[in-house]
Amino acid sequence: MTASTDHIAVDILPGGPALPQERRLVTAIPGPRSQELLERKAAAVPVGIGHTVPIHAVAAGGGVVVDADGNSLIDLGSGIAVTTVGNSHPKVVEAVQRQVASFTHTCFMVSPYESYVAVAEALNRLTPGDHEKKSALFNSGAEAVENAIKIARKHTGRQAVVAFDHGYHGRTNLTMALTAKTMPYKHGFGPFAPEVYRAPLSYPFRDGLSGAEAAKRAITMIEKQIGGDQVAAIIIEPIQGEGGFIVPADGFLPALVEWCRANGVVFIADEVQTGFGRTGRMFASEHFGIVPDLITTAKGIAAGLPLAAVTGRAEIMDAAHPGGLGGTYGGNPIACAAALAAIDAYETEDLPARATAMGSVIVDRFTEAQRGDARIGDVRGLGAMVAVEFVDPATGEPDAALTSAVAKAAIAQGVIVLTCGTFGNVIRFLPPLALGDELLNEALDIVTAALAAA
Ligand code: PLZ
Repeated sequence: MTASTDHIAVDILPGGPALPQERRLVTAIPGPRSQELLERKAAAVPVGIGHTVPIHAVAAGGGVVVDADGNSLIDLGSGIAVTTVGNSHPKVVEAVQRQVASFTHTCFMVSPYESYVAVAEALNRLTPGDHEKKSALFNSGAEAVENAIKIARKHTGRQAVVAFDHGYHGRTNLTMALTAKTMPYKHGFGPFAPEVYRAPLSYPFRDGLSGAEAAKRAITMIEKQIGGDQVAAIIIEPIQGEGGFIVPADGFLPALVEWCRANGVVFIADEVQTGFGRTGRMFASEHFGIVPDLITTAKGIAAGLPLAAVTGRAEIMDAAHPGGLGGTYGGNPIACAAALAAIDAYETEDLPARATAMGSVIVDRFTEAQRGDARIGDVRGLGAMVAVEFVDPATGEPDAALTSAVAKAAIAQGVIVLTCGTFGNVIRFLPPLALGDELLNEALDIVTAALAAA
């Protein structure tokens, strides 16, 4: 298996929830086989494609990932909020197998098929608001965002787009322009798409403003620097994801929506990371009582198969002329089959409620830890989307070194944790909702012990 000509053979094993739901370390992380594969990766894949956990996966199921050396790691990241229903959920596996044996592709723009339409119907039903809606399907979150902007521009006949501090919307040219943080996402990759403006966010832990004050600050900037009648769309994540799981102050999002309505501006909620039960509601917008004009989704929609969507008011969605939207693979039948199975699981297995329950376990643990540890500046989140922001107790400045040390130590102990934040000082928890309480607590024991030791 190590000969250089033998690279077609790939280690994969059966996964799914039947995999023992346990943390099991049989080697150091990475073990010898993962080490070997990491060397192959380094030789074959550009350094621009990084990785957080130094292993190679061979199987995953429920809430664990098994690596090439037989280590079983507890997953608190869900592949960045994707395998929310649990890795290789039986319903998803069955639906995908049935579809792949029936047909793999026709191109929806050539010969349409029912599963695409059924996914659109489900999204139109599940997203906030009881107005008439339509949905278009794409392959990635960035592609959904690109299309939402295209649709908003066509609908309004305007060009300017407003994104926010700490926002993340993708890595394509337009979505890089929308994304706030330069390293690692934008640095040296310009020029960026024009007519993108950045407004200040509501970041209660750092700005101390009420929602109304923060909204006024953003709206004043938009009116004075761009002009309300020039703006096609405002795009914002209801909870900023990559930017640090920033939950805006009450009233911030409703004030922005109200301003959009008054000015003929399309309000786009980017729910790529927050969608599909993650925050304890099907969509995070529901927590804030807002009804977006357009919603972008991806990640959790299809439990790991590449699928994304733009859903919104029918009259806005229909602004693009016939043939104006599309793409070869958008709404691929295998991804649609996975999405229908995943949506069925969200609805019939009461997963949003599970997200709420898991979230309070995590928040309680860190709120408790915060009492004796001034390095924990803030514990925040909604449902199973929880963040801990680390600071230097003396200055309140972000502590990225501590954050990275804690994450690395947890990973070495067999717990997959991710970091985020503009300042790199946030550990984020995005566990699969299939992870049991016992394993969740074991993983949190390891993270809190790593923090105590750091
Ligand atoms: N919008 C809100 O969170 C993807 C990025 C990982 P794609 N977030 C994970 C990385 O470093 O590339 C994301 C998101 C929000 C859009 C996107 C983009 O989704 O499916 O990665 O294109």
